[in-house]
Amino acid sequence: MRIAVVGATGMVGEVMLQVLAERNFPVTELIPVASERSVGKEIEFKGIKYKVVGMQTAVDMKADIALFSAGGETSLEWAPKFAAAGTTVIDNSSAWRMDPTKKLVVPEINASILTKEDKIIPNANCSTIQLVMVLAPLHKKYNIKRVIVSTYQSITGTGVKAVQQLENEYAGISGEMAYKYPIHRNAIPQCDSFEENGYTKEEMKLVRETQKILDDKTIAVTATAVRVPIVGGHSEAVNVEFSNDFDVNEVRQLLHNTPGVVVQDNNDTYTYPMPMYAQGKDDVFVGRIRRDESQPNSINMWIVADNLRKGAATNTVQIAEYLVKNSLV
Ligand code: A2P
Ligand code: 11C
Repeated sequence: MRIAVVGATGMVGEVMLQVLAERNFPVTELIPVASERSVGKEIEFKGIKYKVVGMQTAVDMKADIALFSAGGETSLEWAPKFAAAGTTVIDNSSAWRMDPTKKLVVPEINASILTKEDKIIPNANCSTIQLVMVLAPLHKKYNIKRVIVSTYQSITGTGVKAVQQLENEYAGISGEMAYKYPIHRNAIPQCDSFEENGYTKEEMKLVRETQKILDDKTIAVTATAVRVPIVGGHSEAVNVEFSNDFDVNEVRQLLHNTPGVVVQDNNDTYTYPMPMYAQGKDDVFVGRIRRDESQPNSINMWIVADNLRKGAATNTVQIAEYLVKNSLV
């Protein structure tokens, strides 16, 4: 496969290259792509150096698959051009996710909806992916009525600028701010910009993308998304109300049997997921599983994943793997 990585110099792009290499994705030619300012820069992949090319050059090279992570505007402008040239685009931005003509795929849940005709495939948002990985098997078994999710999101979700801001704050240097406020020693209850309804875009992604991936608009979701000075991954406190009652141990077993989900849940040994330990891993970790004693058929959980891995690069590469395995490209 000839693979273009669009945004190869960025935070997610870099992890995409790592994940492609680690999983031994059948890359016959790598085409690293970034903005004009990076053209000519060298990127190393599996010990070989490749020169970064610009967008039009990359379109003309007609790769089999382009993995995009270069922001929504770049994607809106360029994904259709790649698709018209016969390249299947898997796009990590929010640009196409809610387009009714596009499919939103988390491979463990719904890869089977993909066909050869899908030329632009959006990748869901990081905080949604880790949430639905845990919700999907539970929805099948107990039918979810409502989800209340509060997030504790890593600064890596904002990109290189935010990591730089935190490092500057540690060092006491004033520099460019990725956020409106300091993030060191802080929690900022705003991820992404605000919508008309008073929620942030990040919060509404959790609502809309969850319903789309689980293919059920009746699931009520409400979210509060908070940025915290963490690097390793996103954490989520999740309360779920089911139509049917459940047994907590059966829930643990069900999640234990779910590919891509790891249960870390033992109070006696202080075992629970934490972003420091999820960093660099492809799995979604779940723990603190306990009955919500305040109302019937409800449960509380704590879900953690590396937002740059399963939340972004890994999920994108898994979609590409599915396309290749099923001859859809
Ligand atoms: P560049 O490094 O040339 O700016 P991050 O999210 O970590 O900030 O990374 C964003 C990625 O998207 C980078 O690889 C960046 O390239 C790329 N990018 C940003 N704007 C464009 C654009 N207009 N066209 C192509 N690539 C872009
Ligand atoms: C965050 N979820 O952590 C974001 C990053 O919609 O693709 C990715 C934004 C998106 O802030």
